[in-house]
Amino acid sequence: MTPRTLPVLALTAATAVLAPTGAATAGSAPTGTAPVLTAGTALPTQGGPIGDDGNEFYLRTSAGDSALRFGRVGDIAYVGDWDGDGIDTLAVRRGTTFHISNSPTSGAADRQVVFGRPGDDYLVGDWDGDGIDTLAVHRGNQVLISNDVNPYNAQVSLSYGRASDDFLVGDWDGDGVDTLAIYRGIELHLRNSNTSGWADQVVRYGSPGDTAIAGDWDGDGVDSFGVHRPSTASFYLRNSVSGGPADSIVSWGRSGDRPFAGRWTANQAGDSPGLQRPAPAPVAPTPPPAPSTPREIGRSMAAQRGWTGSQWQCLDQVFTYESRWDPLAYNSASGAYGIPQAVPGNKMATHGADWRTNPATQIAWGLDYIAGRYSNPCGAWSHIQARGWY
Ligand SMILES: [Ca+2]
Ligand SMILES: [Ca+2]
Ligand SMILES: [Ca+2]
Ligand SMILES: [Ca+2]
Repeated sequence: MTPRTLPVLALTAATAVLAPTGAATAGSAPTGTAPVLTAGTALPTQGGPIGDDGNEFYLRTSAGDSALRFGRVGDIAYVGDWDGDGIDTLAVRRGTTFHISNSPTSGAADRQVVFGRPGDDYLVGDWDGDGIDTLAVHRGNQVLISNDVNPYNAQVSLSYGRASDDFLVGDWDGDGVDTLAIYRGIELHLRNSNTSGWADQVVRYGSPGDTAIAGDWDGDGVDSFGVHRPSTASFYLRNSVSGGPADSIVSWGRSGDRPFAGRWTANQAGDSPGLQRPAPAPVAPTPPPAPSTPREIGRSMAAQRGWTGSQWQCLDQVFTYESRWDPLAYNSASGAYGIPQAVPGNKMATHGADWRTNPATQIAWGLDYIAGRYSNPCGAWSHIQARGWY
C-alpha cells in the first residue's frame, strides 16, 4: 500500500465523546459537554516516552503503591515487558542507548541496547505478539519496527500519521499484537495492523490538556484508553475502545507528575497507573552572607548588652549622627576619629591595636564610653539632642 502521510479519518457512529471536566472525584463518572478539539500538546504514554524530568517513579498496585528510582534526571523513560515474563518494567534512553531493567525496583540496568539515530523518537510494543516488548523508531512519518531483543534491526517499515503526531501503542483488538494509535488533540486514530494505511477506528476521549495513556485496565486482554488530567491529578480510565464515561477514576499523585501504565506485579490482572515525578527544580545556592557592615556589627554588639529595641535605635542615631558608621571618619577641627568619634582617636587603643580601621574595636570602645557616661544609648542620644555632642 502506498504510504500515506496523513490518514484522513471520518468519525463514526461509535465515536462517542467523553469530556470529564471539573472536580470529578474518585468513584464518580465525570460528565461534561463536548470538548473543544485542539491540537495535541500532551505527551502520550504507554508505548511512547513518559518524560525526562525525573528519575523517581511510583507504581500503583492492588497491594499498595511502590516507589523506585531508575536512571538519571534527564533520561527519557519508557515502559515495557522486555523479557516477556508478564511484568512491565522501566527503561531509560540516553541518546540512542536504552538502559533496560527487568525488575520493578531501584537499581542498575540489566542490559543496554542501541537502536536508531540521534533525533529519533521511540515507541515500545509487542509488535509480533510473542510476549516480549521491543522498540520501534518514529522518524518523520515513518515507523520502523524491530522485533529483535538485541541487537536491534528494523524488520517492518510503515507510514502512519504525521511527523508531528504522538503515538500510543496497544492491543486494541485483543489479538495479542500491539499496534499504533495516533493521539491528536482528543482524537485517537487507532490501527489494528502494523502496516501503512488508514485508521480502523477513531475514538474521542478526554479533554484538551489531558495526557492519554493506554492499558488493559480490566485484564480482559484488550487495551483501551485512559487520560491523566494534571488539574485534578487523576486518571480517567475507560475499559472499552470507545468514547464514553470513565469506568474508573484514580486520583493519585501530584499535578506535575507524568502518567504511564503497566502490569507491575504477577498477581495483577491487568494494567494500572504509574507516575514519574519531576525532580525538584535545582535550588539556587545560598549566597554567602554579605560582609557585615559596621552598623550590623554595632547592632549585634549592642544586643549582647541588651541594647535592643529603642536602645538600639538610639545607638544607631548616635553613631549615624557622629560618623554615619564610618570607621575612617575624621574631624580635623576636633581630632575626633572613627565610628564613635573618639577624641583623640587613639583613646580607642584600649580596645585593640587595630582601632584605626576595625569597626568592632571602635564600637566596643564606644559602647563602653556610652555605658560609663550615659548608662545607655538613649542617655547619650538625649545629650546629643540637647548639646550637639556626647
Ligand atoms: Ca518483564
Ligand atoms: Ca514481541
Ligand atoms: Ca492487536
Ligand atoms: Ca481491557
